[in-house]
Parts: sequence; structure tokens; C-alpha cells
Amino acid sequence: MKRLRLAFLLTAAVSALAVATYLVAANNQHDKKAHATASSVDSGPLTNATVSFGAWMTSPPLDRFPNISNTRTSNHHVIIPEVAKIKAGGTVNFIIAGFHQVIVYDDGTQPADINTTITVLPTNPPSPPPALIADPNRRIYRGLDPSLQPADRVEVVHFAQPGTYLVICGVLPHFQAGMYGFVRVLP
Ligand SMILES: [Cu+2]
Repeated sequence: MKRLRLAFLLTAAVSALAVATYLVAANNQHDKKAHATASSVDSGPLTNATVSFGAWMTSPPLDRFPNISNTRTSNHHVIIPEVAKIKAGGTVNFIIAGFHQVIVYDDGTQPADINTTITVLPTNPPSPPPALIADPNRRIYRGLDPSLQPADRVEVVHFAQPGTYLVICGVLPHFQAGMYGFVRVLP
């Protein structure tokens, strides 16, 4: 009789442990699912890309220490790579170096489509003040006013739909000198 009770208790204990293990596993699975839904992006290649938005010169050598502000002109007005590739739901990390403004236009927009007569002045303009392109037509992202930001910063932009998106520098003379590129978003 005693042995039977012991066997019963042992069985009950093992069952309880199995249920607990199952519940923990189920909970983990649920957490994982909730997390995936929240970010709606899987991992792997082409989930994001890094784009250099302007670049500091090194020839002739450039010395920015100790935080010399008059080096603004020692800057290449370039977007590298010119075409960044990601998949839908991914992000582009625009690493901004210099006095630049990231503006993104919708799928299929070409540089010639930008109306450069619609401009706005920076809030805290350097001298002479460069105009900032403010054409809202098909614009899906306009970045921060560069006159209120440090010259070195990052802006992360999300692309939900496939397409070829035009990215320009909003600083009018930079855009006119060819500072633009594309983000190709694959399905
Ligand atoms: Cu620029």
C-alpha cells in the first residue's frame, strides 16, 4: 500500500513537471511570435543598409580637433553607395557627415521631377544661408533641419513597400551638384 502511494506521488510530480515545462515552452514561443509581429522584419541579408550621406575630406588632411566649426566646407557632397539595396520591411541607416538633409521621394520619382523653386530657409542658417528643398510632391520622408543638428548624426528610415526610391540632399546647391541616390527595395 505504501509503495503504491509512493508510485502515485512520483507520477503526480513527474506530470506536474511536464506541464510546467510545456507552459514555459509555450510562453517562450508566444513571446517570440509577438516580437516578430512587432518588428515585422525577419533577420538575414538585405534587412538593412548603411549609406554615407556626405563624407569628410582627407586630402588635404583635415583636422577637426578640437571641434573646429569652420571645417564645414571640407566635405564631399556624396551619397555612397549611390544605389542601396534592401528588401521590403527593411531600413536604411543614413550616416550624415556635414551640412546635409535627407529627403526621400516615393517609388519612381526622378531627380528631374523635383521642383527646386519650392524652398525653405534653415532655422538657424549659416552664412551665406543655403536654401533647403521643400517640394512636398511624392515626398515620403523629410529629415531634420541640418542647421539645428550636429554635423555628424544618423537617421534611420523604414521602407515597407518594394520600389526604387529617390534620396536627395535637401541643401539646394548640393542637390544641383548631383547629391542624390536611390534606395532599391526588393520584394
Ligand atoms: Cu548636402
